[in-house]
Amino acid sequence: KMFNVAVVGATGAVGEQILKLLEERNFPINQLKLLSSARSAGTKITFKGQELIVEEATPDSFKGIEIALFSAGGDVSKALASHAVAHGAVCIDNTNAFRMDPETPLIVPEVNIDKVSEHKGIIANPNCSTIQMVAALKPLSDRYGISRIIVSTYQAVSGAGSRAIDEMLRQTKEALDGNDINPDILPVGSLPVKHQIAFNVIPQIDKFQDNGYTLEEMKMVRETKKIMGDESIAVTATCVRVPVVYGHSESVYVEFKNEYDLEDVKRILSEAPGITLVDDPANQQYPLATDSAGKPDVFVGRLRRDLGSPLGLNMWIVSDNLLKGAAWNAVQIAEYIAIGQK
Ligand code: 11C
Repeated sequence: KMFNVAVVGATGAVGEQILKLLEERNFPINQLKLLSSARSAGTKITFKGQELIVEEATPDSFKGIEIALFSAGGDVSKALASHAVAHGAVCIDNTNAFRMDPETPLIVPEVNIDKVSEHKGIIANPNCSTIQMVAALKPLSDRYGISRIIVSTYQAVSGAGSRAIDEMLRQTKEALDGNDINPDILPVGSLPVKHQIAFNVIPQIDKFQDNGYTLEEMKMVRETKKIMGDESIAVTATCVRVPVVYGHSESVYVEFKNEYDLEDVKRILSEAPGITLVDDPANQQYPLATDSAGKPDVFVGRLRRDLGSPLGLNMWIVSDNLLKGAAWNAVQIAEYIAIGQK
């Protein structure tokens, strides 16, 4: 069967990767509709050698659409996903709009693809920093059980969109040229205070919540529990923006419920789907953001037992935030719906 597919946010950093994957993987498309905000409507995009014109997304855009991939921001998803569903489409939503809605499954195929069938029209794609962490932890959780996770992230600017990439490159040049730097977008476009990202590290991703954590940090806490299907896991996160273009890196401390064997952990990870183990300290081999860029896998290394708790394990988890963290996870879900593959 071939499907009528809509990509909402087709001109964005994630939308661009979704289209690349749909093309590369020869997704069974009958008709492809490219949608965006009014600002980007009219943009021309070539798909499989054919030039398509991006249209403004409206409630009527979804007539006849069977699969809709949304990555145009939470407000667009909130405004339009219900219309797509009313027209009979299954929506795969990359935004934060529906992730914690109890009616909406939050899916990482390697972890909980069995929950897809519970959808009522919308399937949520988790936040990038959560996806790569749970993909790596799931096989270990199955074997040993997890009681606690402490994560610190080192997140690439592409997570904040293509304008944030431009901003970091511009600031880097300004700094090297000895010119003044005028931050414009990071840490949060809609907030008044901006900080330099070039040659800097910013301990704020998204807005602060009343509890002192940022929204990005709270996404990691809530989404991890929902995807792992275990509200009892204690999760705490510190999310940090670093001057890297592609690839989020994470220092993850995990405490297991049961005693573990480090060699067993390595074997489990090396056999896990979607995971590449890169852990050879003697040869200085460990996951790097630059190596992860453009690749679908989650890379794991620096595995070492905590010196204070025998149940504790430290690990370094890296993945391309636009691929497994967004576009690839969404296309995996779309493939599962379309052709029943993981
Ligand atoms: C970032 N994680 O790196 C964010 C981007 O909820 O899908 C993804 C936001 C989201 O800035």
